[in-house]
Amino acid sequence: MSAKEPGEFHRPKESAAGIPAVLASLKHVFGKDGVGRGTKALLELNQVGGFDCPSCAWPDPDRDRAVAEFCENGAKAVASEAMRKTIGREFFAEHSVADLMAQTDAWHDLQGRLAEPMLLREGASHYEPVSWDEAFAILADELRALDSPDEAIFYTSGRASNEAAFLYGLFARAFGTNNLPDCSNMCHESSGLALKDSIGVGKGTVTLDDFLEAEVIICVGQNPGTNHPRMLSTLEAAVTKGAKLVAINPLREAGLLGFSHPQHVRGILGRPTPLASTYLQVKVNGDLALFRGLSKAVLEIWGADEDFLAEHASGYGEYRSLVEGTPWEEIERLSGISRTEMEELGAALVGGERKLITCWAMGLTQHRNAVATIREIANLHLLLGAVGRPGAGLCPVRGHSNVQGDRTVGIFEKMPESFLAALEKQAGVKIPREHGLDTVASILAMHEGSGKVFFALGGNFAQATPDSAFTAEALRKTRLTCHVSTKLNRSHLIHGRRALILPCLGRSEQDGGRFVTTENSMGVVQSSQGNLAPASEVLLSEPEIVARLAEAVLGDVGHVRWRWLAEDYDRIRTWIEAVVTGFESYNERVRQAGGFYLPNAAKTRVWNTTSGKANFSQAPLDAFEAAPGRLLLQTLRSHDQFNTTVYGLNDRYRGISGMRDIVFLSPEDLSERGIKPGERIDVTSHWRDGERHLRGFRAIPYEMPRGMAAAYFPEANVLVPVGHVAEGSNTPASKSIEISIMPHRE
Ligand SMILES: Nc1nc2c(c(=O)[nH]1)N[C@H]1C(S)=C(S)[C@@H](COP(=O)(O)OP(=O)(O)OC[C@H]3O[C@@H](n4cnc5c(=O)[nH]c(N)nc54)[C@H](O)[C@@H]3O)O[C@H]1N2
Ligand SMILES: Nc1nc2c(c(=O)[nH]1)N[C@H]1C(S)=C(S)[C@@H](COP(=O)(O)OP(=O)(O)OC[C@H]3O[C@@H](n4cnc5c(=O)[nH]c(N)nc54)[C@H](O)[C@@H]3O)O[C@H]1N2
Ligand SMILES: [Mo]
Repeated sequence: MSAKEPGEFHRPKESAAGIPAVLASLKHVFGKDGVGRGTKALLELNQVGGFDCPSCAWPDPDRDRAVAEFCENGAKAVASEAMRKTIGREFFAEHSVADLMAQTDAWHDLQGRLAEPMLLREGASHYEPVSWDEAFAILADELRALDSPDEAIFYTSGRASNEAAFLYGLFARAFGTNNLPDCSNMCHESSGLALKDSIGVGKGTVTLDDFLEAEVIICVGQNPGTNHPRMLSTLEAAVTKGAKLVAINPLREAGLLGFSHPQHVRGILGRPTPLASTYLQVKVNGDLALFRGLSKAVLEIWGADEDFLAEHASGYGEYRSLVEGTPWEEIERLSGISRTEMEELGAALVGGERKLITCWAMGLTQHRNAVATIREIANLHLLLGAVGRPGAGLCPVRGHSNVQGDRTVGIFEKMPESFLAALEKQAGVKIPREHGLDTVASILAMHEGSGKVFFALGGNFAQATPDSAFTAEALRKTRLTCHVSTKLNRSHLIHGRRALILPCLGRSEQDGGRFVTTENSMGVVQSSQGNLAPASEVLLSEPEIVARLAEAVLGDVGHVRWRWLAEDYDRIRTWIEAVVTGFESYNERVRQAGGFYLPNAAKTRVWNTTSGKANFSQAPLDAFEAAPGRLLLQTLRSHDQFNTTVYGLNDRYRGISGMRDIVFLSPEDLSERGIKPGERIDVTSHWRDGERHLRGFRAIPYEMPRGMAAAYFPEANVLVPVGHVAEGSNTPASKSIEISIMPHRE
């Protein structure tokens, strides 16, 4: 690469965390103007009585929390939220929307916290200040002017608390629509659907204690060193106790190879604990084949847990025939993993008491056959009887810190009848039953003109969604876009005829003595209370914003007194308790240290499926394969971002510094095409509706199976076709994009 160009690449790291991670977190906390503020916040992060880390959903230990129960990336998230700098009327008077569009996502994040409500009038070039009352009046006018409530779309990102989410879902439904798309539609939707059909509950079945009893832990399609760093402490403890960690990932990820615990002596001295003892560099989307191969190996070497299957499972016979009828050659070809490796792992799975935990994230959920793949994992667990007993189970590792809780309390375009009926009774308001739009359907509705008002409780819809150009067109066709946000982002700039920004309190801030609650990846509901003074006096909490919106649009209806509910969150929690099962004595139990576990039937081997049993699936074996000469691109996260929030331009564990406009490719694929490391290339994605382009990105060699490629989200979202989704869950297949590459042409 020429010396003039910014950005460098080096050998990837062989382990994660340690002192560099501590230094990086300190840099972020102290570097973002507000030393006192950042540290004060960090000391209460994930402590009992403190606030829930806004970064990932990995659970906190039930007991014995370390003084600093946070990680480098949690520190970055808090530092970004706790910034003292604010942006209000002067900032927006100085910068037009067009100027702001020309800036990078990283620049947007550095500008500071949103300080006051802002309005972009029709045809205006700049946002201008607006009072809260006027903002809600505009929303009320636009929403009431719709021909049907279904012309409104109410998006949610997974940081919203249970209280905000419940009230928001109630508002949307009282308004008359189930159009409640959320980030989960792009995230773990495939997991929820697959697990619901397989074991009757769309959530994971293990707790942290199970990790300490497990014999084998498989970590597939997930990069915990970057995205769930606190999980590495759990994995280290499990491995130290003798568990075998198996990594299944096309890329070698440092966090799966080894870990230096920043708070342990060994880790501080820089001696990492080796983590994965088996590393299978599967082909992208080769996991369905790989797990079928593991089932085949288990059946051949050992058989199946016949007692468990007789009592608890349905469809075993058919599944067994399917596996027996699948040739090894096909499994090897689609997975890129040899039969011997699968047999070795199969032998390890049945060598002891078959205590297997499988963890996964976006590497599995964002593929066309994601649901089938996750059900195949459940099939393997059923063969082994490895669900619903100590040390064994399924573990989808959630992303956003409260994405699981939001769903539990009603953020879903197709909540079950039991929930809707209970909500109707509690609220005394007619609740619509027709399913609403999910994220992809919302984009299509806005594009064809039937989605007219877009409201977002958090998130960055324009950047997080697929097909950036198409989605931007869709948003620009609406009459009004409105975002409840903490920080400036691109969704404020890709707007409807009018646009509103409603600034809210963050997790780390005081909320008049009130606390909210969240649910982590393992079904623990806990309280969260910020300790910092709000970034601006004008900010409202999310529940307050929802209540004032609802009051402006609907007024009090049925039994609902919006403002009264939002004044005291205990009242909202009493309503949640009345509507959602598992929240008995919510206010009391959530005040106990560490909160409480929601019930999970599958954990106790009760199967809430239509058959009343755990169900095997019988999906035909397939994988998404690129045409000859083309490559399969996955979009992933760097170490310096939280989804669309870009903290910096480094990806330390992968050896990248100072750049994000890159595509990782296997060294062989590069040399075959005569492309030099660091050279600029043009990328074209191919889909049945046509081509999409990304130009001038740099080709970076990285060890991975041939025919594969990887680039960062959100920059690469321009390449993700809006119609390319997971079957059943409708999740954008943003990890299997067919591309071709060529040297860059100006
Ligand atoms: N610091 C930080 N933390 C985060 C986030 C963040 O952006 N930053 N985001 C949060 C959110 S919302 C989520 S959902 C999670 C995301 O957590 P992850 O799922 O870990 O995130 P990705 O970067 O998308 O990583 C996907 C991983 O899957 C691998 N992979 C891709 N395709 C395949 C495949 O076909 N098979 C297999 N076996 N592996 C594959 C990639 O190589 C990569 O290691 O993290 C959460 N936590
Ligand atoms: N190509 C590709 N696309 C993807 C993915 C991928 O792997 N590849 N991953 C998908 C996944 S897993 C997810 S979860 C989605 C994420 O989609 P989103 O959840 O929509 O996006 P985020 O980037 O998490 O949202 C960041 C914004 O949230 C706002 N925010 C932060 N904290 C708060 C708060 O406390 N309250 C409020 N109201 N706002 C707040 C800030 O303004 C910030 O700019 O993206 C998806 N898109
Ligand atoms: Mo996510």
